[in-house]
Amino acid sequence: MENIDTIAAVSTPKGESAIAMLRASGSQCGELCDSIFRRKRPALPRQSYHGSYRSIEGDLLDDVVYCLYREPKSFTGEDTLEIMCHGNPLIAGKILEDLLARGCRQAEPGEFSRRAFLNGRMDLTQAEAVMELIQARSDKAIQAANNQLRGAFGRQLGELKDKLLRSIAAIEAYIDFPEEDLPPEQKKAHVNGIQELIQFCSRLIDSSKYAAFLRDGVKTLILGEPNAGKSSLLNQLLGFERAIVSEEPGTTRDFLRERIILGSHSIQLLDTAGLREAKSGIEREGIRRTIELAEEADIFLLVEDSALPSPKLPESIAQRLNSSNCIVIRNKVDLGNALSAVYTIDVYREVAFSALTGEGLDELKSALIALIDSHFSSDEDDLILVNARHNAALAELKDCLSGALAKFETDDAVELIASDMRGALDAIGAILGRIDNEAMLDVLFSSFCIGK
Ligand SMILES: Nc1nc2c(ncn2[C@@H]2O[C@H](COP(=O)(O)OP(=O)(O)O)[C@@H](O)[C@H]2O)c(=O)[nH]1
Ligand SMILES: [Mg+2]
Repeated sequence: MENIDTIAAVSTPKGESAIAMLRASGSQCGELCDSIFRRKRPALPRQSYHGSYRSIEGDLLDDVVYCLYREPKSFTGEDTLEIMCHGNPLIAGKILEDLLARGCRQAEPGEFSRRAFLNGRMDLTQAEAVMELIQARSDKAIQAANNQLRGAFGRQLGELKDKLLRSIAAIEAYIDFPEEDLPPEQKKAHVNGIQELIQFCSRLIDSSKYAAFLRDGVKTLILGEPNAGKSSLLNQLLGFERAIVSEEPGTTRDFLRERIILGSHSIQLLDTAGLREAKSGIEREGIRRTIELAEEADIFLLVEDSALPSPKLPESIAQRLNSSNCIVIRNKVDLGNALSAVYTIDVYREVAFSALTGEGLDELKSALIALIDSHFSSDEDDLILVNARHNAALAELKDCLSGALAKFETDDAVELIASDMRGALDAIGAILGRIDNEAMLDVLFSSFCIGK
């Protein structure tokens, strides 16, 4: 193993816990392991040992369990030493200090993952998946991050790259023979191939919407007239009293944001100001905000007092509601004077409800889960987390492919077509990670935590 500086960090969060974990990676690890634990025989890789951690001065710091990994069979692909000590930040801090005194360097944020990437242990989409997995807040998000970590995205892109390479090779064979045209059946096959790749790209770009669902939670806006029971509904869904419920209309003037987990989804619930002709300036501001929020919301829960006629909604909101994003909640059925509703909009479902007694809550939850499920692709293994970086590269990829397609159609020179397709290849390379782009790697890995 060549001489790689050895980095070290505490990999668990600061604070009291049963166990804390430190990690070191680099060429010094084997030697560190032998000298810290005063081993007579070298530690076997991937075996855990119980030992006394003695500092370089010979002080006993803690009773620990440690494990040595030998390159390339480790997370980073380098020799790695993991040390599990008691979960006292003071102890973990002393051990880290000692590792630094023995010649290790404090790891930068994300440096372990960066080394894993540079050593070919994972592509960039997998390195990003590590972070996604740490931050995932619902079953669905964990599943998507896991798919990506196992290389699902890389594999899809790899297939795309292979197809492109084959096409480019076939086309470039004609560059040296300018007098010959591409045979029509070959041209047709290339055009079909590129069209398929463009569709694939579009699907991925579209799926960035689901990625936002998974990361930030599905934005669900609670709408309705003042006093319809919006804040009571929020409290019911949360299972505790978060919003002030009042007989006095117009109590919720700003909006409240809370997160819940329903089924395998993470949901952002937004309770808004009631929609009506506002009397005060503050209330008008609240309504203006509601209209603004409606532009970005994914799902709408329209709450109505079932004893009152359906309200007239502001045009900009009414336009956003449809059968794939809106559930109507006919509230206050406990009062027993429900009118039959008349709608001008198509909605996904209507649920009879009482925010007072909780009647209809289970039905509402199931309807909400089913509605959100219907927004996801049915093929669960397809779930990946397209992020802004991927999106930019996918847009570039699509542009290059569309350029090649247009040139095929106008029978441009094959050199020009091949050059567009090489651009497409570069865009794929950018997603999986080109090692030469230091600046991009700096930005990407610096968002990771220390010790990861
Ligand atoms: N009887 C009955 N009263 C309700 C129900 N939901 C809400 N209320 C009452 O209606 C009033 C307005 O409720 P609130 O949640 O503040 O409505 P918001 O203005 O839409 O947020 C309060 O007095 C609630 O107690 C319900 O299902 N049944
Ligand atoms: Mg309210």
